[in-house]
Amino acid sequence: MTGDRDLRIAVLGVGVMGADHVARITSRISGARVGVVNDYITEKAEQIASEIDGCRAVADPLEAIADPQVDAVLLATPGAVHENQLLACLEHRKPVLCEKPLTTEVSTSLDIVRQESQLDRPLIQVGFMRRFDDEYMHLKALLDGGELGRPLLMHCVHRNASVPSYFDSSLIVKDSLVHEVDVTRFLFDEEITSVQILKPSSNPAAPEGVIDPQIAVLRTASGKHVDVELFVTTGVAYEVRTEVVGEKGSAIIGLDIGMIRKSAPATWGGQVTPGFRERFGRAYDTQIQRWVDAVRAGVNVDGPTAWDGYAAAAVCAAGVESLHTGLPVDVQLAARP
Ligand code: ISE
Repeated sequence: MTGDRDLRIAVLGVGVMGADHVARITSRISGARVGVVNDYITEKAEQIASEIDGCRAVADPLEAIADPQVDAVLLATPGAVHENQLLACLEHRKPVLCEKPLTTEVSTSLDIVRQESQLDRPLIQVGFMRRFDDEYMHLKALLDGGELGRPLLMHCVHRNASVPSYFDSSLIVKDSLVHEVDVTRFLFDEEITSVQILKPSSNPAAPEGVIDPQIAVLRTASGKHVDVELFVTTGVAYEVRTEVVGEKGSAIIGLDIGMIRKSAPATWGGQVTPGFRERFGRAYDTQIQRWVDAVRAGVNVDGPTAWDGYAAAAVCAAGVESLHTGLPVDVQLAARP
């Protein structure tokens, strides 16, 4: 707990997402400030630090975590280094908001869950930001209120105009589908038991060897069906739609219905959100504000937990296996500590 003073956050990794978080904490979040930034490109961290009052660049991420002037950590580093950095946060008892993935392997994610469960209170929150989006929260409230009856099906669309050049077929599962995996577990409050990835003909514009689009078919413990169209090289814009079909009706979110304009010659239409930072900008703000408030209140977590990060990793591992075999693959989930 920080009492009346601002929470001093170390942001590790100031690439696109990390720099975005630094800007939001500095300008829109109350009760917190960025005290330390770190990046493997040290000049980038130094540049960002020089623009913020009272902020320092620290070259070693583990030193930044251990720093007594740091109350909490925001991890926006590449997934491959999360394991070490999360272990350091646990060792130094620093609350941490970790961008997905929790870690890159299911076994190391489970290890993190187990290590955290030895402590007297949780420290890790995972950055599945869709849970903080107004439309998803509305849909969740509708389902919990029972107005649609028991949900039976969910149809999702997840399209990106483009993705970074290092994206391969399995990253479409682990980096993109992972959001629908978390949304399914969040909306339905149950585990996913099997995953199958179908491979329609690939988009000629996708890089050589990358399977895009993909169709993921998820089945939940109670038998609900979820299908997800993943298409990350559309060249169009960002489209994330989710439709739940229940016994008494259906509900859809993500239609991008802002202003509809008519213009000559005989054109009708509006705008599609360009990318995930614009589409989920307010959700990121809400996520970070609620995390800051939870850490200042001493509860540390108000959102997806390390277990949610582990469960998502386990589902995605089954998805990657199905990508290779084409068959449905059962999800292997350890007992929850
Ligand atoms: C990216 O990492 C995200 O998290 C976006 O929300 C998602 O749409 C995109 O496919 C991912 O690569």
